Amino acid sequence: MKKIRKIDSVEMYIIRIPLVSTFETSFSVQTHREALLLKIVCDDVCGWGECVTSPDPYYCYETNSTASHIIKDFLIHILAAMNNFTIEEVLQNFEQIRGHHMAKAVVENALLDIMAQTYGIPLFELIGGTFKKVMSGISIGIQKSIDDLLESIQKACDKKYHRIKLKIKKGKDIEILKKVRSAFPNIKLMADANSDYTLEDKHTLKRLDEFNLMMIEQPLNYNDIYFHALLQKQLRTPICLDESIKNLNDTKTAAELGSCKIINIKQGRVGGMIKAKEIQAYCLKNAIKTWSGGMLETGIGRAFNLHLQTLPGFVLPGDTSETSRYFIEDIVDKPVILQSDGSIEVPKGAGIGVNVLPERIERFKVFHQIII
Ligand code: OSB
Ligand code: MG
Repeated sequence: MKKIRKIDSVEMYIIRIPLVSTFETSFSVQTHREALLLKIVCDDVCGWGECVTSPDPYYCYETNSTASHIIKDFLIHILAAMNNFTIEEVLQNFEQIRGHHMAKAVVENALLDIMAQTYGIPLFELIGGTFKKVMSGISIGIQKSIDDLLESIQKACDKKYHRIKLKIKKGKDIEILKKVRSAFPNIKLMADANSDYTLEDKHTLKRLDEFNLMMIEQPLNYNDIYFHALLQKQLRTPICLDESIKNLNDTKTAAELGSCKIINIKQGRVGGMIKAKEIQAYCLKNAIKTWSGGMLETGIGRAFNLHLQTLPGFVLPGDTSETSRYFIEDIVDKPVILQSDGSIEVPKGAGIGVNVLPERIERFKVFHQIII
């Protein structure tokens, strides 16, 4: 890959956009997407990244505030001191900081956007992907009533989403899945527990096998890899890990122990596109299926997720839905739209291939700082 001469400026924004509907999981109820954005300029080329953190530490320990701290007080210092460097060298220097993958990912993402624009190619080409239509998937939050849930599923089916994920939690699981399955016997269905269970709930978890689910995502503790292996031995339903997998080492541990058959790769959670690609390559060799998750990203983060899915090995539909599933007005053009077969086209322009709209950023911003 080419070298970057030096970075000229870095700006941070926090924007707050209302969601079209409340998004409820076992760990929180979200009404807005509050996103930390980074804009890096280098030789008049402007790259954008979106941090996948949220204001609260309920999904993981990172928040917009911790990411802001790590970016401003550490990552940008490292970056500003580098001359004629590759993005791999940046990541190498970031290793000194333990954890904080989401903060690292947003810096890496903005640099990749710059790099792809410098070459005049779309990001997927830069990371070694091949253009293809990407499969879609929708994540449906916990609903107020079963009727609301069935209606949401019907709408998703009408749109031709390739698979439907339902958020579940203790007490809002078996009975609900039973009703969903009898109303929709043939849809590709999965459930995401966001760590709400323990092995003591084994009896409930084993009943998931009745519903022909593609997988159960992150049933146990957000940090656990070992107990998931014990659980997987007792379930026919494949376990998919999300929260527990923060890097390649976690991936190898899970593969060795047999903790899961599938991994939800969120590039932001694992430290960016390059780390995601490494994890993906390892999974491909070790018979672990992968798909690309999401964190209610705006059009910036959504574009990175789309480019990622052009890599071989993303064999399952991810959590990439239409822009309108979350936002009335997004901060980029063009919005993500499902094709008539439910697939999504990856942007073909240089870099991430979407236009960041300054007027929208201005309107939704709650914080702005010029870092350098
Ligand atoms: O667990 O995958 C998750 C959203 C926020 C935090 C965690 C998760 C999710 C989703 C929605 O399931 C994914 C998306 O549509 O972006
Ligand atoms: Mg999940």
